[in-house]
Amino acid sequence: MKTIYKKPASIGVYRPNTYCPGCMHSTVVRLIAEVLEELDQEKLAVCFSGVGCNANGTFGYIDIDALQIPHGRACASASAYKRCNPENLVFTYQGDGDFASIGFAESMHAANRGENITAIFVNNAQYGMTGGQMAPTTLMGMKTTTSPYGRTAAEHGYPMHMCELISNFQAPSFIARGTCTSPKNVRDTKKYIKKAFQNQLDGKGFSLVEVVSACPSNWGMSPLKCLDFIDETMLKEYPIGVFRDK
Ligand SMILES: Cc1ncc(C[n+]2csc(CCOP(=O)(O)OP(=O)(O)O)c2C)c(N)n1
Ligand code: SF4
Repeated sequence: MKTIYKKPASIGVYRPNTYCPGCMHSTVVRLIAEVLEELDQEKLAVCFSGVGCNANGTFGYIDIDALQIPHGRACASASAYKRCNPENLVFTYQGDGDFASIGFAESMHAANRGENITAIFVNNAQYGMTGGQMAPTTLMGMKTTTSPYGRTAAEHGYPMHMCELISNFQAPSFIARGTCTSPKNVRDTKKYIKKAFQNQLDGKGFSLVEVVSACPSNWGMSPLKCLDFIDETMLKEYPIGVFRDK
């Protein structure tokens, strides 16, 4: 029988996937592994994981070099590493708590400096690993453990749009937001990751790929309901597409 699709060789070498059923981290991590294989970069890639569920995928689940970085500091650490080791393909893999909250300054300054790294930012609208606290990306009205009556502008401010914010800087070379709610959206997200990595290989500077993602466990929804929630509600706040392609 002819093989038409198989999982990348780097996946699941040391341990199985430990994500909750329907968690989109697992899809994004798989896309990263597929792209690294297609670009023949598995041996040269170095991942700077955030702290959170995100790190469960990139740290030990795919067979590439990876470091787990203190919460929020992945873009700063990756910048320093890349400057010292320009031959490596260097990327961060962070949640919204990591990239947009505690690491906001590091993320913004790495982007503004145009560091030749790639940030993969998984936006599941709350802190996954620690039980679903509010994040800067939590939607208006959304209930979390720290906004039990729903996010309000008066108490918590408005949702933060990282792709749009970083699009204000001159230096970044590629900025895109995708999701994984349908085969087309998965294919587009993979294209964005590949383009971002290729830009880095071409020395074009900072790239950001945000992926609007599901956290069924903390959202209290079935995996299928999560897909509808993203398509019908989250994408209105966080539209998908390419914001910058130099
Ligand atoms: C300095 C510091 N503050 C807080 C924590 C606790 N902590 C661990 S994971 C996490 C939240 C992770 O959420 P997010 O970055 O959105 O990633 P996800 O789990 O959704 O992938 C927090 C607050 C920590 N480890 N270090
Ligand atoms: S808690 Fe949420 S983000 Fe963490 S593994 Fe489960 S579904 Fe994924």
